[in-house]
Amino acid sequence: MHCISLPSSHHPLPSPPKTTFKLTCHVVPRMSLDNNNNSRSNGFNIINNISKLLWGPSLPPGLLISTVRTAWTSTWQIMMSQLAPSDPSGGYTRPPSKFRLSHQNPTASTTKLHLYVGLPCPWAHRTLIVRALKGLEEAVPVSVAAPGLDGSWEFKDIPDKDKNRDKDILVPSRDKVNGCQNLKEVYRLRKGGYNGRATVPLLWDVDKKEVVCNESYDIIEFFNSGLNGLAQNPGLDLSPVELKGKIEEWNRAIYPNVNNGVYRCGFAQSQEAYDVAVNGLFSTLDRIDDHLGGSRYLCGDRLTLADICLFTTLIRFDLVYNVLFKCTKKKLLEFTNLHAYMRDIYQIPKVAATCNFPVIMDGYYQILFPLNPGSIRPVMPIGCEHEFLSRPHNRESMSSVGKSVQYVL
Ligand SMILES: N[C@@H](CCC(=O)N[C@@H](CS)C(=O)NCC(=O)O)C(=O)O
Repeated sequence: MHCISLPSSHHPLPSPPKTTFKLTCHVVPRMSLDNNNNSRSNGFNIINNISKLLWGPSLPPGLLISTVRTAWTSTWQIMMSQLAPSDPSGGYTRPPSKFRLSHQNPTASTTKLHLYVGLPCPWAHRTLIVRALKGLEEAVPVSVAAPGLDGSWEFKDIPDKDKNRDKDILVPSRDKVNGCQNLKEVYRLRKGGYNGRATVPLLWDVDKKEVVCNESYDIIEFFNSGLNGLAQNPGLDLSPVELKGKIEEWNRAIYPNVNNGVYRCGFAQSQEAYDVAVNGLFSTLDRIDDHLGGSRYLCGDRLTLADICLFTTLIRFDLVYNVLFKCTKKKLLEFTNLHAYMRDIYQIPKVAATCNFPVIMDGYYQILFPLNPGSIRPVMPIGCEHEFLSRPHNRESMSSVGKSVQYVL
C-alpha cells in the first residue's frame, strides 16, 4: 500500500499518474485496483475492471475523491430525503402512526391479540418491557421480525447455532400467527389492505385479521391498564392517576429531545438541523441527570411508563447513537446518574431478556446503509455489556419503598 497526499488543485484528467505523490497532510491509502480480494462484491469487480481500462492499475486520488464525493453526496441526499423525511431546514420529521388506539374504542379483553416487534427498534422495545412486567406473555404472544437489507421487516427462523446462549433472551423468529414472510404482508392482510409504512410495534387482532394499533405509546398504556384480567401481574400500575401529570410532563420533554432527538441528530440533512437536535438532546439529558441525583425514577419512587420510554433510548445510547447518530458530546457512561439509573431498570427481573445487544447493533450498523455504507459493526463499547449492566447501581437508598417491592413478579 502506498501513501499519498491529496493534491491541492484538481488532478489532470484522466491519464494514469506516473509518479507517487509526496506525503503532506491528508494521508489516504492509494486505491489498489488488484482483483485479488475475494470478499468484495461483483459490483466492485466490474467497476474495478472498467477503472483499470480507463486509468491503468491505480486511480488518480484527486479524481477518485472528487468524483466519488459528488456522486455519493447526491445519492446520499436522494436516499435520505426518501428514507428520512425532513422539513425545509433539513430536520428529520417522523411520520405519525397510522393506527391509533383511542380511549373511545377500547379493545375487548376477549380479543385474541398478537404483537409484532423488531428487537433493534426502541419503540417496539417499550411494548416488550411493559408486556414482560405485566406478565402478558401468554395473553399476547409475540413474533419478532428482523430488518432485511432494504430496511423492511422480515421473518425468519435463525439457525440454532446463532441463537443466544441465554435461552430467555428474545431472538428473531418466524411469523407465528399469520405465517407471513415479512411485515408488509401482515399489514396487507387487513380488510382494505395497506400500502403505507409497515412499522413495528404492531398489535394485531388475530380473529378479525386487523391492525389494532401501531403506535407504541398507545400500546403500552393499553398493556398497563387494559388487559388486567389476563395479566399475571395486574397489581403493577405504571401510570397511576396521581402521577399522570408528571409522566406527561416528562414525555413532552423526552419524546422530542431524547427518544426522537437521537434520530433527529442521526438523520439531520443539514448542519443547522443537526446543531438544533444535538443541543436539545444534551441539554435535556443534563436536566434529567440532575433530577435523577435526587430521585430514584423520573416521577419519584415508582417506575412509570416515562422511565420505560427513556430506558429504551438510553440502552442504545453508547451502543449505537453515540457513534452512528453523532450524539457525541458525551457518552452515557460519563453522566453522573444516568448510567446507574439505566442499570437499575435493566436489573428489574425480565427486562434484560428484552435487550439483545448483538441484534440491536446489527439492526443499526448493518441496515442503516446511508449512515454506514461499509456496514462495519464497531466493537461493543465499555459499559454496554450484560456483565457491566449487572453491576450494583446503589440507587435503592434513594427510594423510600426500598428495593422494587412492586416488581416481585
Ligand atoms: N411512532 C411509532 C414509530 C414506530 C417506528 O418508526 N418504527 C420503525 C422501527 S424503529 C419502523 O418500523 N420503521 C419501518 C419503516 O418505516 O418502514 C411508534 O412509536 O410506534
